[in-house]
Amino acid sequence: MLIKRAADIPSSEITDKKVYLDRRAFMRGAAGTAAAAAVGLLGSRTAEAQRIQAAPHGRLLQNVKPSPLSTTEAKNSWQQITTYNNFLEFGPDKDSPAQYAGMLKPAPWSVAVEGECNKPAVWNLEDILKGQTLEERVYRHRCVEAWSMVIPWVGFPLADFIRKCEPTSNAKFIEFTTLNDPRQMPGVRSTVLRWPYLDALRMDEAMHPLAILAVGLYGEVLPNQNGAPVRLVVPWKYGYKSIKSIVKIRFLATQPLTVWEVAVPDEYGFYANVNPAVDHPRWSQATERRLPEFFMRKTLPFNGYADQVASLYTGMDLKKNF
Ligand SMILES: Nc1nc2c(c(=O)[nH]1)N[C@H]1C(S)=C(S)[C@@H](COP(=O)(O)O)O[C@H]1N2
Ligand SMILES: [Mo]
Repeated sequence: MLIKRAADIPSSEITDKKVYLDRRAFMRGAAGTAAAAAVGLLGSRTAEAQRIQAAPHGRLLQNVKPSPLSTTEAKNSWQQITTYNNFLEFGPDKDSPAQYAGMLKPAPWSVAVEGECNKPAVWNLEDILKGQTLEERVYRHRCVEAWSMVIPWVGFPLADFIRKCEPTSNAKFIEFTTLNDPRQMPGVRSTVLRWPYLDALRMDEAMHPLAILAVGLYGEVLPNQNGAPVRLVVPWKYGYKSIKSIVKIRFLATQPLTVWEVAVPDEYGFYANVNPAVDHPRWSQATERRLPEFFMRKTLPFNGYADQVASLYTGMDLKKNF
């Protein structure tokens, strides 16, 4: 369940029961933090204590299970993950999102489901999360700009949500759309992209267990600059496929044009699979900088997830389908 600070909830939308539940949840989170701090003083090295110490904001998510699909590589820090972002709705620079994403109001939040499915609906995010087990997924993140990080997301399989929507046999693609509100997102006044930000996956890619919807980071509620309150994470693809702050999901019979295909079709393809053998027209993709390191390291096919996902692309020319 999502924990909100009391200050995050406008009094206009509060019912008595909700105030009570939120306050109880908040206090549980606060107690957990205090206990972890005490354990930390005793020098405990447990993963739980480290996780809670790393999450300084008291907005802990409850009952997050570790996932066997996580990498054991060293994680980037909260500070790194939340201050070096691409989120063009908040401006063009890596530090623009951290600076301006406070303008986004991530609750209440709804996601409209449309298109080729038996259960079109407008969902409240809280209802999407009801009864849904949350997992920590520590994933490598590889940006198309040749930098990478290791990020401990909290989320759940996208497939779990897709099943609830009951896509029809006509559904071959799933399209995601980001909020497009100039009052909350100063960057959408620029013409760098055709807003709203929009991206899509083939249905079999979307159903793959590695594809998740993320609602948290380091055990906490997702910071706005990372795509609050709900964003996609597809770890074998360049970061631009992992669309943030999703307000609409459509099931489609035909392949849609993504926001990056519209903007720069020869540079950013539909598939965007991490591929060291296919250079970007303006730079090599063979190596990457794992921030904040200085030296470059080799980029792995499918960002190191080839064993799990390469079979999705059997028989495809990945130089053409970049
Ligand atoms: N709506 C939206 N989603 C987006 C972007 C964006 O500009 N707008 N940038 C993408 C790019 S290029 C990357 S690398 C990742 C960055 O995610 P992070 O800031 O959580 O690391 O978000 C992706 N999702
Ligand atoms: Mo990116």
